[in-house]
Amino acid sequence: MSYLSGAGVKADPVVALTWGVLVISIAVVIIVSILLLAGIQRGRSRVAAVDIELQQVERRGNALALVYWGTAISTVVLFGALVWTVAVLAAINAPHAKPMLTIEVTGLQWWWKVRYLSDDPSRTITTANEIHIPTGQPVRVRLIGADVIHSFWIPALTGKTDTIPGQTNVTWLEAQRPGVYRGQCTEYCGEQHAHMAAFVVADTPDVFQTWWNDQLRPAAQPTTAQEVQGQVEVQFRCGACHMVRGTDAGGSVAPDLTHLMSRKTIAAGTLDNTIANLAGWIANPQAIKPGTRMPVLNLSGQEVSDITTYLQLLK
Ligand code: HEC
Ligand SMILES: [Cu+2]
Repeated sequence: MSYLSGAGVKADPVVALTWGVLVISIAVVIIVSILLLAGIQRGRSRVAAVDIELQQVERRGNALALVYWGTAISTVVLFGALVWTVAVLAAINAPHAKPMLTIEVTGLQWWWKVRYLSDDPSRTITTANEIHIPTGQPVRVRLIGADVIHSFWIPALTGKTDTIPGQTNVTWLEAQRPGVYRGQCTEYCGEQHAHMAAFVVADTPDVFQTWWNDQLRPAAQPTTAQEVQGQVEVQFRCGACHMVRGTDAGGSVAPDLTHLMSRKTIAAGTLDNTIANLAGWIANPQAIKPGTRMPVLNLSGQEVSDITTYLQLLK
């Protein structure tokens, strides 16, 4: 997650500014250090022979001129950085074209709920932590805070915008190239703040549309006896919090699991989405992400196995 390289029209001017200010800051540290060392060196050789207590403060004619020059140069450089910053802020304030797609991202302790809005309500979908966008066009992101203040940050695509309870903030992002861009909650939000990653997956518009259409399908139906049993257990044990569209699991306070297996990670980037990690998470989420809002459900080994087998269907 490097903020020293960008991947879109919004991030590029910010990255250039970051580098500019970084280079100026490093130059200032180097110049000041050299002057300081030189001053120490000169002072030392002059006072070496005499009694320090008898030294007079000596004001030579051109001493103040150095102060004037130093102040002038610093002012010009700082003012230049200010103008550059304001210009970048103005440039990234609004996208060059009206976004065709709006995504609603809600920050919760400690994951991101992601809703795709559409004029056609039957095309609205909900997913978690993994935000798919089409490349080459601006995407509007509406940011909502569900509990405490979080902050949405995808360094390669867009700067930080807070999600604040009771207020909707709007930002936008645009990816030039297909890729996976990692982001992170960047406002301290409690125990598992560090395990609150988000991923933006940018695909060409065709691939993105295919993904969206796939997400619209209801959950796959179980066929084997174990899968049927797993579905029954998920509806019974997990359905109050989690949604599996097309089943009796209809909760909305936890990640939508309808297409769980289409995501690369679980628990907001904490674990890769593998069978073993899923089983471990379901058996004891508190051991993996202490404090997470998913309780330990004291499932038997058989139940964990049935549920994990069923979840594998949810592609
Ligand atoms: C009391 C509510 C609650 C119950 C009951 C619950 N969960 Fe969760 N679950 C959550 C929350 C909240 C998260 C998000 C945790 C996080 O990332 O910090 C979560 C995360 C998950 C994830 C990771 C999803 C993702 O995309 O990151 C899976 C898988 C999961 N739960 C499966 C289950 C299963 C299976 C059951 C039933 C055996 C279950 N949960 C019961 C609240 C619940
Ligand atoms: Cu957070």
